[in-house]
Amino acid sequence: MQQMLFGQVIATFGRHLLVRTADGSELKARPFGRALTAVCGDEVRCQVGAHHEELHVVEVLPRRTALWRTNLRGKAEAVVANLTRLLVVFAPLPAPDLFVVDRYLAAADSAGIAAALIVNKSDLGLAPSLTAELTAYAAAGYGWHACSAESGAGLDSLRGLLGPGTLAALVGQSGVGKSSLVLRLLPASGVAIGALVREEEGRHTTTAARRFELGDGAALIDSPGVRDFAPAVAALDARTLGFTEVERLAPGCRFNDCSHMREPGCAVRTAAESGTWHARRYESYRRLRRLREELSAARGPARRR
Ligand SMILES: Nc1nc2c(ncn2[C@@H]2O[C@H](COP(=O)(O)OP(=O)(O)O)[C@@H](O)[C@H]2O)c(=O)[nH]1
Ligand SMILES: [Mg+2]
Ligand SMILES: [Zn+2]
Repeated sequence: MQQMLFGQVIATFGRHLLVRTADGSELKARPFGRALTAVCGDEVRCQVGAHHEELHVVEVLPRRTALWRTNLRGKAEAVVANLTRLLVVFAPLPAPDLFVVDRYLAAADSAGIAAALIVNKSDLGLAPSLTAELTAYAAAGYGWHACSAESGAGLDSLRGLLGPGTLAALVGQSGVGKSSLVLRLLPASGVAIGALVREEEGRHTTTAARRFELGDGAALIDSPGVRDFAPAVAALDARTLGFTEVERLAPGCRFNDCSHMREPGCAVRTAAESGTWHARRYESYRRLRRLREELSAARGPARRR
């Protein structure tokens, strides 16, 4: 009989996985069969390969949560699993794209994952325009934490988000300092700053994600920088698209099934137009609704062969 092992996926390099088993050993693994996908944070059941080369992941245990994106082929794809917290990182430099930030928040909210905003590189100073945006986020219920991986400022506030049992992931654009923050929190982690690459069978493979243990059952996942993030259509809350403000304002709309785009008597649009709700966040909602329609149309029956 083949030996069965349970473990956690602690790193992914494409379909190459690193699994940590109960006894603490870290073993190379690969999903067994094309249909199976495992991501960082997953708990998996494995079989030891016949020649003791790589483990075969034969089952991904039910996920408590998952962050889903739409990949370049228009398909839904899990990014990380079993998160209890999503840390959306941005910085004064590179110039933040808050629409990307909002799409992460929407995906987290739809998945039941608590999100927080991490403003790194506070040593560079926060422009008043950025502070104004942060005030709007706070009003919407999203806490933000300014810190600096460089100076160490604000790190305690970040640690406060990583209490016992937390599984958190750092996500955001390339160059905002996600890996630098991991290195600050865990100097011994040896995490790579800058391009995360690893030599795999003679090729450079971009690391998708890497999990680091913080003690007390808490762990932090570092993820590669992205240029953009599109949530998976099916994973978005159909009513609110994951916008807490819409959840709060929608009961005031005339129509029950209001999409908050152009219906008369829309309390959401009115709030944005009158300045009660931050106009940029509303614009972000509108963009996400249009993106969702485009993505749904692209995977609809018309395009299927
Ligand atoms: N000034 C400043 N630079 C930082 C800070 N954190 C990271 N950096 C720099 O930003 C660049 C990108 O950092 P990295 O951690 O690789 O970003 P990642 O792509 O989000 O993982 C590196 O040159 C870091 O030295 C910070 O708090 N302040
Ligand atoms: Mg990095
Ligand atoms: Zn409405």
